[in-house]
Amino acid sequence: MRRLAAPARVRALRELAQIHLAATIGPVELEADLRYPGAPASREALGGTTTRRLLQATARHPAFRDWACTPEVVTPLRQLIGPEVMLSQVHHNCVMTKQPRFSSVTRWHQDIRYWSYQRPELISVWLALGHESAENGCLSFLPGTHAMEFAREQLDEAMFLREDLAFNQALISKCLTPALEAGDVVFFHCRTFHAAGDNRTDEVKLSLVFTYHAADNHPLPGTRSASVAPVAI
Ligand SMILES: O=C(O)CCC(=O)C(=O)O
Repeated sequence: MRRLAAPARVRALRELAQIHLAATIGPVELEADLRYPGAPASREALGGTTTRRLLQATARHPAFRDWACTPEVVTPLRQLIGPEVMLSQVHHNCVMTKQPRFSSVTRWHQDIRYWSYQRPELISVWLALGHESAENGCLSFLPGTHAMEFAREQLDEAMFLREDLAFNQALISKCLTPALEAGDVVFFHCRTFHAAGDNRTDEVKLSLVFTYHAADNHPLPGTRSASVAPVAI
């Protein structure tokens, strides 16, 4: 949805994210911890302290939480998942950053791979806080994959889509890489395969991401998804 967030709101959220990033206000996830392709090899390596995610966005500042609960976001979510929408505190709920020099590549994956719910029906809402394109590591999507079944063999041990298989290659050849401008929002299903490149520009890329599910789609007891109660919107 183009320009869903008003420019003044985007500016405020971006400035806030920049302040939190510059001061490394925790909790954060580091590129080095994730070890994706292109990430520094360890926390001690050059660039090893590069932040990848500013975690727990809703608890960081009311402005982040306000965006997560704003009618511009919640109205389309109700159309997609029903009248009672829950905001996860465990999944995404972060400012995703891609920094110059030390950012990594995220290979093709479904977000549901590490999430545990009664039904694999969650929606992530990605707000661009600035320009996003292939050059600075924007998201690419494989359209329709949320409704397809995948055999375990099509995925590697870490549940990334294997790029050495002809069937997967044919799917990947149909990928869409929509450039985003500040204020643009992507709503995407937790089973939609997506990937992202590294940031080859001189400017940090910042995006705000939240995940939602229906109130009657409960996290499975004992899993990480059930570790913090969601917020009813
Ligand atoms: O920005 C990226 O590298 C991709 C983020 C992503 O797909 C994820 O965290 O699930």
